[in-house]
Amino acid sequence: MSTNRTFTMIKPDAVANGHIGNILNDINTAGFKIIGLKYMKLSKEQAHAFYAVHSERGFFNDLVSFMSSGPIVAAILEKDNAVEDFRKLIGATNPAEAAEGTIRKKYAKSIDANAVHGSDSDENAQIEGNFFFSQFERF
Ligand code: 3AN
Repeated sequence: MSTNRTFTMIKPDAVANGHIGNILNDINTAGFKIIGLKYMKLSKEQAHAFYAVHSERGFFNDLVSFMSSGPIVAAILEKDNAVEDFRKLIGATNPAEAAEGTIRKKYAKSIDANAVHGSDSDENAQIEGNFFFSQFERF
């Protein structure tokens, strides 16, 4: 079953490099509606909990340090086929392999600092959205 919502974060690298506005504009231009939006900094504990599924991977500690190194923008997005269409909009995990015109191709420099997160399934979109937003913070 596919739902019409996904979850994204603009990561510390893209925030630090001044790309918040451009990325939100690309998201809106691609037809996504913003349902919830937050500018915040994750603690190490929060980043650890958010990425717990990756805890066995070699890059986990670096990922947690990076994601808690500076402010991020968290958002819930709505569009038909949201999860799949958003993954297409952001491009491959490694920006060097991301297609021309994708957000990671345009704004990311490396596989670890890759500008944006996008949920990889409807189930995770819901879990991740709930991690950041209460029912009163989404519209
Ligand atoms: P995606 O974000 O495209 O779904 P995942 O779920 O494989 O990619 O990885 C989660 C996050 O972990 C990525 N967004 C990226 O920041 C980081 N990551 C993935 N692979 C590597 C790697 N080989 N080295 C460093 N960081 C990585």
